[in-house]
Amino acid sequence: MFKKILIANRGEVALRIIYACRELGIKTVAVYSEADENSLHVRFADEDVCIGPPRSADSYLNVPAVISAAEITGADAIHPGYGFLSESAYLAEVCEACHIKFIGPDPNVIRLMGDKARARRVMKKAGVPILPGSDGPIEGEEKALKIAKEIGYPVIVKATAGGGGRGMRVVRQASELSHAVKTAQREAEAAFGVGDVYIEKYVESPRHIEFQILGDQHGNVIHLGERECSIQRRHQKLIEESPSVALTDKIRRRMGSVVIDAAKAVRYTNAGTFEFLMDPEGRFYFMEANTRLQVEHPVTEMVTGIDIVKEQIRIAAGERLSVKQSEVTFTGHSIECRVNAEDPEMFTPSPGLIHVFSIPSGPGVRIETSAHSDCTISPYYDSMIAKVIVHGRDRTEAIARMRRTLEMSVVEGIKTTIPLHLRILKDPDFIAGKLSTAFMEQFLAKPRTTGGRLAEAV
Ligand code: MV4
Repeated sequence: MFKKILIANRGEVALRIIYACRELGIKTVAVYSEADENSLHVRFADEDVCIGPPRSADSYLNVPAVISAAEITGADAIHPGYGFLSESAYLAEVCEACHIKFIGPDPNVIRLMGDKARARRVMKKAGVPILPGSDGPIEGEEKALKIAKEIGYPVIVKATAGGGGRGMRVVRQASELSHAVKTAQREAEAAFGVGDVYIEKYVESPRHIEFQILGDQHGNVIHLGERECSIQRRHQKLIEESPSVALTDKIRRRMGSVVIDAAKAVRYTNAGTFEFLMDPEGRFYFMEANTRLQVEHPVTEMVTGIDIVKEQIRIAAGERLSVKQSEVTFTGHSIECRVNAEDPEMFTPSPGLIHVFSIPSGPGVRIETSAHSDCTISPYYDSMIAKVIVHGRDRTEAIARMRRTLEMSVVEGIKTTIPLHLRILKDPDFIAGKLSTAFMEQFLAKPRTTGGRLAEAV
């Protein structure tokens, strides 16, 4: 087992990784930017190294700085968390060259999944359902028109290097296609340095359903069920839950066996997520695979009782998975709300000093945060300041626990998205489980019944 792990991240995920290391008896090294000197991840790590100025590009994204910090402190592994360098095949390769274990998949698998058109081809070959579309990057206007005509409109043009919604265009008729391809290519080139795009049949108002998997270095792969992540705005997830009300046990078993086959086909190791679109008829299609720990991993931990971060560390150290598929059980229902330092009306960032920070605990409540009273939220990084995760015997109890937790939370000094979450948690469509990626747009267009005279009726 590792003796010392360097955590190449900040905020609540850096703390989450420290928890796992402490429980496993592994020493920790925090790295931090000048803006994070007083952060909790620095305080609770055994050692710490400043790796540069506040801007991410100069600190948390600086591979030589991260590697130097690992060399200086004698860390034998690096956990990248999520965001930042977590899906950098380059960091994983440099780690290999330096004899430092990268806690994540093999660099070649990271690179494969980073190319969405290639991932599509490989998944199709492994028997994973994909949407009709181009076999690879599209090669010219004529070919694009031919493929789109074959699959039928609407289609979606996506960047091969994309993900997270950048470089995407929905096209509803042939006359719009060539303009969409050109703008998507330009956007992709600017954002990722690779202008390749591919075409897929567009699914109207799908659900976003993703499967958590774990694979060890001995060829064992298990799945930990799904997360429903349809409630998002501008490709930022707001609320995630497990299980999804859209899956029957039969579909869950089918999708689970599909993702296990897919992971085995690419010799996937460590934690990973296979994302699917589910159409209103319940058919599912592979969208992309994320080769990192995800923000929403706690909802899976709550329903399975498996510590995904500890599993990641054990897997990277060469150990076998601690459970077999037949030993994975799913109990109750879990929901996560991401609390952002944002104006809940305008979604504009709201950094600054938090005077009072208090999110109550209670039965079935888990708080993941590095915020505390008298801490400062920096404008340099992501606006997520806390995750509230609840577990209940069923979805109704989970919703009730989330509501009472957020109702009794006090965050003073900055604006947060807590009021928005409370409104969603009272929405009839949310309560009925009528979710899709169009949920938030529809929700925000609804007349407001809270805050006014009609509020008494709610
Ligand atoms: C789609 C789609 C509909 N049809 N692909 C958005 C992010 C990127 N990962 C892929 N995305 C989508 N791909 C086809 N063929 C709809 C989306 C999409 C979406 C997906 C998941 C969660 C939220 C979304 C919001 C808008 C569009």
